[in-house]
Amino acid sequence: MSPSRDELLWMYENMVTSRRFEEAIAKIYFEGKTPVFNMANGTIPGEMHLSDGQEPVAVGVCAHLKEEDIVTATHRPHHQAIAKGVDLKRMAAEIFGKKTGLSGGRGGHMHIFDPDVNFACSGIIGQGMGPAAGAALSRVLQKKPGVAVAFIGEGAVNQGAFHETMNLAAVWKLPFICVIEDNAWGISVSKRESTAVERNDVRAAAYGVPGHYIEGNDPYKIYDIAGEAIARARAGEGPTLIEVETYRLAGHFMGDAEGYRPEGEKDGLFEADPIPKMRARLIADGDATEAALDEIETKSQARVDEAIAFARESDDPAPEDALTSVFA
Ligand SMILES: Cc1ncc(C[n+]2csc(CCOP(=O)(O)OP(=O)(O)O)c2C)c(N)n1
Repeated sequence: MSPSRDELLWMYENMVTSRRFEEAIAKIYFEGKTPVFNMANGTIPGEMHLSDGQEPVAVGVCAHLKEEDIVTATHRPHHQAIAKGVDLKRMAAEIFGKKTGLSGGRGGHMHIFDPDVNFACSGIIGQGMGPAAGAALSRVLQKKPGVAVAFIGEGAVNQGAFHETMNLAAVWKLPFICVIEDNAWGISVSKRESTAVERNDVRAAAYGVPGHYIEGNDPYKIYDIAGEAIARARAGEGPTLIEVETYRLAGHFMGDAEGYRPEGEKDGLFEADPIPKMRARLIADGDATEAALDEIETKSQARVDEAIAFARESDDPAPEDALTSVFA
């Protein structure tokens, strides 16, 4: 399955928007956190996990999704949230802890929740598996269309939630896809140290579902395999397990000294940056001109600037609001 020209440009635009958004966040993040680093202080309170480098996974999968489809993501959710169509202004405001945020500023960057486009995420590793399969089950029971995709990191596959959900989703033939983003590291623990199999797609055999491993952080290949899996799910043929080789260009979180990386690892990573690679391929294949891609980049930057300005200018929640929307 190959992406159309329009889909390719959509994928490129969403990759660029995600990258520009995270560049803006990275610039602002340390404001108010110096000279003594206190994670709770500053313009953007809390921890920050950037997804730069991993954008192909989000766009290659989400290019096939409709608004009614469901996505659950992780503590590293910006690229998927953007590709699923989450409101960028309200997402920025949520990250800044503002009243206008998607959850009134209560959740922050690890708890982006936008029911309008069926997107949720969680800072608990593996947590998105059950809710995504549950949402898929609800669509089946209500005879409504829709597939659910749970994005998780390779560090999450040793969680019980992963196995239990894959098993039930397979037994019940749910319209469910698990996409593992293999960025090689779970904080400072390498994949090799946490998992005895080299590739997690082999685990699909344990659940009786198809499994795929996609090499090279390649948005074209991801689009192809994800399209097959999503079409299968829509046709009532059940779940698929996909693992994608991807790269985390930054640290685990902002402030990570990255002492665990072997020397030179990052040099190679930056050469493999998927955004300039896709730009070059779009031009080489005749799918876009330099001018058209420049225009997309200008448009993405403007969207990001507008979202960041909205977040900065929004009010903080009133202290007494902390007692609303909670169980009392
Ligand atoms: C249940 C649970 N255990 C531990 C943690 C602490 N923790 C936060 S991120 C992380 C590593 C996750 O690695 P991976 O799933 O590969 O995702 P990545 O950070 O590479 O995107 C851990 C262990 C957590 N948030 N939840």
